[in-house]
Amino acid sequence: MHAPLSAAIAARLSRLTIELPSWGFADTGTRFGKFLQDAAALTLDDKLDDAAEVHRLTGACPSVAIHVLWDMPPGGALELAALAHARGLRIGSINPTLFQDQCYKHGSVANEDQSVRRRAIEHILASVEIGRAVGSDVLVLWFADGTNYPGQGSVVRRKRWFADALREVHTAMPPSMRMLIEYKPFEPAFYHTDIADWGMAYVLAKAAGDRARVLVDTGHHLPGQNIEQIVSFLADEQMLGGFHFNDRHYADDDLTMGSVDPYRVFRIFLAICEAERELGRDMPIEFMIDQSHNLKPKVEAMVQTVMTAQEYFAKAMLVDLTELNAARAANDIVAAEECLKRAFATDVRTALATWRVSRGLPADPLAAHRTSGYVASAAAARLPRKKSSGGSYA
Ligand code: PSV
Ligand code: MN
Repeated sequence: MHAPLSAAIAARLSRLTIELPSWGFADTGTRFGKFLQDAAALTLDDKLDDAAEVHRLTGACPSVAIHVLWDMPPGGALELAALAHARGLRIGSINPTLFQDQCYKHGSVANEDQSVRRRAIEHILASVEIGRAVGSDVLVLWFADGTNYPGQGSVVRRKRWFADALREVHTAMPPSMRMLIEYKPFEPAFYHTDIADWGMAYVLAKAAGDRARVLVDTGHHLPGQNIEQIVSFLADEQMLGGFHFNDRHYADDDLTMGSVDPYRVFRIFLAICEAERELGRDMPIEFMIDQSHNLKPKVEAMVQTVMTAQEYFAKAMLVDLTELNAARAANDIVAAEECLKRAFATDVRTALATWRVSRGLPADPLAAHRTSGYVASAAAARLPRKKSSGGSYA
């Protein structure tokens, strides 16, 4: 497509903001080990620097999600907000960290031990206060709670503990805050996860209160799941809270969005476009990335992700919904499918480059990043700190 984007598509794309995960810039690995990168972030400052670089290149990422126990500076929430603001960013979703402390070995809010359940709830309530202090209206809840063996826990009792905990947290949230509840079928638990799918997240969100919604992490589905159907269904129920974008081949692989199945990204965005067409305005949902790249350079992978999101959102907006609905009404399956395939096959990259330049951004953010020298200078600044902080870095 060498014609420029239509004004409507350009305007909607300009409003498509995508939140970056602080944890996506640090070294990560698998349970078999971690391969370190010279330029990977060590500190909160490094992570925010990297996020600011992605925003500078794409103009689309003004906010950063934080994980409470990983990202809190000594000066607390106010310092956190100030560090973000100093870089032209803001703190986005607040993610309590309810899975790494030893006390959570047998779960957090679904732990058999009442004192652990209390501790978990207090941590979430503290996270709500952090959100209030930094001006964030989004609380994202992911729980690792589950069991590894049949018979290990009472599904019903645990469900009730969840409902009680979420209701208590919801009551404590400021009126502007939304609670987004994530689901995941397995990992780290291998037999049952307490919030295993969108239906369970939906029920618990309804039980929590009117500002609770479901968060769709695209990596949190069993193979073959029709994610776009879930998206349309939740959107129609006004229960879609937002996304954690990533891609996967086998499990929760945290691969780059669209790297394995770009047509799925397109179909998910089409579900959003259809919902927005009916609503007559942008969906009030959060678009967030949840990826931690073990092998790819971190900033580069994030820039690639944002460009991918823009590309497939633009393609989805090219679907002629009037024509599509006419084909559906006529039971013309081939014509309906062709509406999707035509839009998906349209190359929008030149049009996107022109649109970026019109916004004062690099035509090709990935190329701009590669020639900027950012990675080399980040490595030069961080490598000595890495060497002195951890003997294992070589
Ligand atoms: C869990 O797999 C998850 O998707 C949750 O969103 C966490 O917050 C994130 O990954 C980081 O570990
Ligand atoms: Mn997630």
